[in-house]
Amino acid sequence: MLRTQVGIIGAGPSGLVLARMLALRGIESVILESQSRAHCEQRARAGVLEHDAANLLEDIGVGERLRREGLVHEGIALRFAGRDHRIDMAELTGGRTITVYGQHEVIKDLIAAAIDDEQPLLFDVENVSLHDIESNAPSIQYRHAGELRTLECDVIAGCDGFHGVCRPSIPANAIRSYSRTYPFAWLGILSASAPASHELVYARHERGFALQSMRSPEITRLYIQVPPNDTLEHWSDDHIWSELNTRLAIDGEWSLNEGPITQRGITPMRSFVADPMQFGRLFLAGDAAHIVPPTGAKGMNLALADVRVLAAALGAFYTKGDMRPLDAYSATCLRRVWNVQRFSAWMTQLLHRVDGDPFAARTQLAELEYVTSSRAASTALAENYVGLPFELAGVLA
Ligand code: FAS
Ligand code: PHB
Repeated sequence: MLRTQVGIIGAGPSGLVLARMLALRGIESVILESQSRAHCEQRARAGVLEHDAANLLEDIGVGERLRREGLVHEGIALRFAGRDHRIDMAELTGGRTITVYGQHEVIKDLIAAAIDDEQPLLFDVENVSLHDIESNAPSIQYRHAGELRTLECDVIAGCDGFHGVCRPSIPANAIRSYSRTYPFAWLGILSASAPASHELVYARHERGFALQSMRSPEITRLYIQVPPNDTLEHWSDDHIWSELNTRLAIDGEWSLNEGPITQRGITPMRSFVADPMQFGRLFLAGDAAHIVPPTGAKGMNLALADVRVLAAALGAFYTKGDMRPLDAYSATCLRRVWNVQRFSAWMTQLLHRVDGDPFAARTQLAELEYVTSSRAASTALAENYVGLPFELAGVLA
């Protein structure tokens, strides 16, 4: 029988950052992760950190490599009708920026720090199940190294992603789900070639959306809109490159640097929110509670915003015995969650092709013209893209 204060399920960005923020407050936790360390450190996912998210990682002492290797960007480009339109986010938001740094790099830094600090972190756990989450003494059963074990705790943090066991542990009549599925997906690749643009390029093209991002000056990250049930078998390297070159083409000198494709995958596009994000002593954070389409680059950032609220609320609980911040956890997080859902859905409808609706296609172009020519409209995009300050969402100090 193991005992701790906070049982954390999942070693993704939310679980690892939560454990570290709790440790900095002298609160114990144990992290249970079903995958291996190697798998967690290689999983190619997000790549953009909001202004406050990058500062948060630095504040909790895992920002050294991020600051050294992360690429700070002050702007993004919206590309349509054969032309680029740069949104100078730093100028429009009083100097706030994004940092391009792979999610798996963030995970590597967090796991290394956790091991340095002897943070209890178990990989390769199986058959995780939650018990007595409505009591003040919940527990987690799991199998590790062939043995069935129990972790007793005061609180469980469900940081196990969309397909985890935590959210389904909440009785169906105690939780409401909101969702939207988009009629397309993203085919994403990593290419061992230098990014052709030093900032992100979001392209709206009549053949569909495309995005040029990056992981380093030598590695480009690229995405194209594909049909929702498409598979990789349909996409040869030549087909991928020709489609990217077509959709990212502009008048004048610009071409992609093609290189060996080192990773590829297709990601479905959906929006999802579970409300409330807590039940009894179980608190959901990150993808366990909400999913956003990646067009706004918000997935990882929203996970960090959640656990920042949860860590502060657990701090008030353990230091002052004050339950109010914990009771308000879900309501506090959902304010930011719904704004980010709104922004991510808006970016998605602004930039993706919708078949069979020529009126929508024309209003899309008109909206892009407006967003890129109106200071007010481009400021709205910029301040949401770099991330609204954590404080604005009524986050506890
Ligand atoms: P995570 O899913 O990262 O972590 C959950 C952890 O829990 C995992 O390590 C999992 O193995 C573990 N787990 C699951 N079930 C468990 C169980 N029963 N027991 C123990 N552990 C369990 N966002 C972007 O902004 N840009 C992108 O390009 C982008 N690409 C993405 C591609 C994919 C395929 C996915 C799924 C997401 C992508 N996202 C992207 C969103 C992504 O960044 C998530 O928002 C982010 O990983 C959320 O972090 P967590 O909530 O910590 O969940
Ligand atoms: C990425 O770099 O992986 C990335 C960037 C911007 C997005 C989504 C993904 O909107």
